[in-house]
Amino acid sequence: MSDETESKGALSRRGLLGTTAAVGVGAAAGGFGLGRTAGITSAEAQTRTQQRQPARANKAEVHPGELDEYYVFFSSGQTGEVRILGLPSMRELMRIPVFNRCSATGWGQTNESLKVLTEGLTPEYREFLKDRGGVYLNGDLHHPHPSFTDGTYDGRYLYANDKSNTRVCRIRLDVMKCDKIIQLPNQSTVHGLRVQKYPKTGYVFCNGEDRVPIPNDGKILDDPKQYASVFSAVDGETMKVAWQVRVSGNLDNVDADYQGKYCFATCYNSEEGVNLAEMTANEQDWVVVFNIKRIEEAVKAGKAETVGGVPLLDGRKGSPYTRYIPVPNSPHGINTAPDGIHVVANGKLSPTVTVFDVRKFDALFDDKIQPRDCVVAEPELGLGPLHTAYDGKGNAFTTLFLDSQVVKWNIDRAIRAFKGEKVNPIIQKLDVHYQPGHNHTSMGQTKEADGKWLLSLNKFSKDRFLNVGPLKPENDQLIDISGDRMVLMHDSPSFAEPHDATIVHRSKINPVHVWNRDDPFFADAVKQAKADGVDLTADSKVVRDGDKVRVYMTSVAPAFGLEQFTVKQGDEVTVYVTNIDDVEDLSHGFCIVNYGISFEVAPQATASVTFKASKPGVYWYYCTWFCHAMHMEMQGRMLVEPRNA
Ligand code: CUK
Ligand code: CUA
Repeated sequence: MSDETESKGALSRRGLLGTTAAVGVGAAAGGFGLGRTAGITSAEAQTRTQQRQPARANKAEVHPGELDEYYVFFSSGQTGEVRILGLPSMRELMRIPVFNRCSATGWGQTNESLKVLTEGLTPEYREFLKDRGGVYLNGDLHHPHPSFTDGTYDGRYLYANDKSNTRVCRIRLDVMKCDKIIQLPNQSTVHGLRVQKYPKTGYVFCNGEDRVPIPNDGKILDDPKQYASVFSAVDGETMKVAWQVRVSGNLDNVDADYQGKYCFATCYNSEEGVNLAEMTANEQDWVVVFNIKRIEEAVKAGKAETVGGVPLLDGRKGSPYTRYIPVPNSPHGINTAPDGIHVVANGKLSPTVTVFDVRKFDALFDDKIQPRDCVVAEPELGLGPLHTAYDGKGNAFTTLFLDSQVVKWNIDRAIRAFKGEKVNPIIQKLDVHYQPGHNHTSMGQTKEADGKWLLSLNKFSKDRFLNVGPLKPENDQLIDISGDRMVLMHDSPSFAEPHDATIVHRSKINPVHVWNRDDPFFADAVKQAKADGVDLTADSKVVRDGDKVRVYMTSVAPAFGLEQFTVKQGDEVTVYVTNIDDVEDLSHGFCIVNYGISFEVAPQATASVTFKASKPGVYWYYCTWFCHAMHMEMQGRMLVEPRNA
């Protein structure tokens, strides 16, 4: 394909979305003196040159048998799970089911997962779910963020939100399983989620996005004046809501400082409208700054109301707990720089980002300065700025949704320009394909940002991959940022819909290779076995307890501890399978044919499922994980005797 056809193709594709890359680049071109040539924007021309450099392309290659340098924890949006990728290879390594159901692992079916999925529901929604099987079947997981100690990742946990059913989850990074899910009361959706960086996590900050009546029990309906949205701080250790603060407007994204004093959220709909026209009527919205110490003191002093079982403070405009800093209409992402000083709020509907200096927040709360005095820069970057990432060398990378670009700019230069100096903060614009949302740098959300890699999570892939029909994958692009210029290295398709990701150096994560028999994840099964006099690692037997039947069996390749077991129609059957293989990677599975039962049992784990044996007959069970040359033979029979026989 000649350059010309390629460029025409590129331009017409961009034209399809009615984007304005040319405008954005044109404006910036003066800064680095390239401008447009032969219908190709400077950034496009540059991208193409770089794509032809095979020497650089090798940098992202991880050869067979080699390991990646980073873990990437990807959200999966409406798929509801967390995915682990290796970077720079962009190979998908694992999926962690969370808010979804998983046919392979039995998440949503095993007793161990059902406990996690149900124990943290609010009472009202537990009641609501009673006639729907007791659990939500969907989730919308946007923001996965690992726990911190002293400004960097500590490898303990990963937290994420469920926008669709107002939940927050915690994943244990030692076993890569979700161990807690809670639903937040008084709140409609959790959107933005980030964690306390210092001294440690600490709090998990959760933005309530929509405004609803509190309580939302039908007494108030079409009276939006009485709606409210709330901000929640969840204790990341106990996974309980520590406090909530009612705010003015709708909260979008959130981040925290490196001092442990403040967290801050973008806030749109200062109009408090209920439709698009009303929500975007004002020229300005806000960044809300929360004063953690003041909030904690007020809660301690009993100044909070208890609503929905949690302390709720009124933090609307004028309260001592919050400050509202005006920023241009409908800001979206908010990102703290690794310097611990600067925070960038991304304009979305404005071509600007707003830079705050967190050192000014003390004076702001003491009313010594005005809210806008905290703003130290407001560079115009291009159309649709959504999220910003950092290289730890003073540069920032902002996604431009409408322009389909990532713009690299310098924070210090933006500050100088804001003071009136004639300096262009924009260093480079790079085309991405297409419509980027979040972007991420390696370790970029910690004080250890290393400036090596940038991921751009693009919402549209269009023609970048083989056509798979009307529903297309997204395109997550890997960009080398180690040099002065960004270089596109790799396209990686992904299914719906990574909003966000976190790139963690592998030295921070240290998962176990096989389960520990004392693991709390299956402690209930161990306890029940003990009460039944069963040694899970040695015994296979059936214990009858009225019309409850507990079936214990070991699994060791290639055999289950029981070749058959018999129950009666109508019995409530619990099958506990313990994998007594301790060979790394030797997982078994347990599936009962035509009974809709299937789950995974990794080495040294116990997993269990409870079901009603409502249909009599012969039901084979088999191992689903290919574990041995005789794996196909790893099976047995469940005999269900008819009730009246
Ligand atoms: S949001 Cu999706 S692109 Cu939920 Cu962080 Cu910005
Ligand atoms: Cu055990 Cu296949």
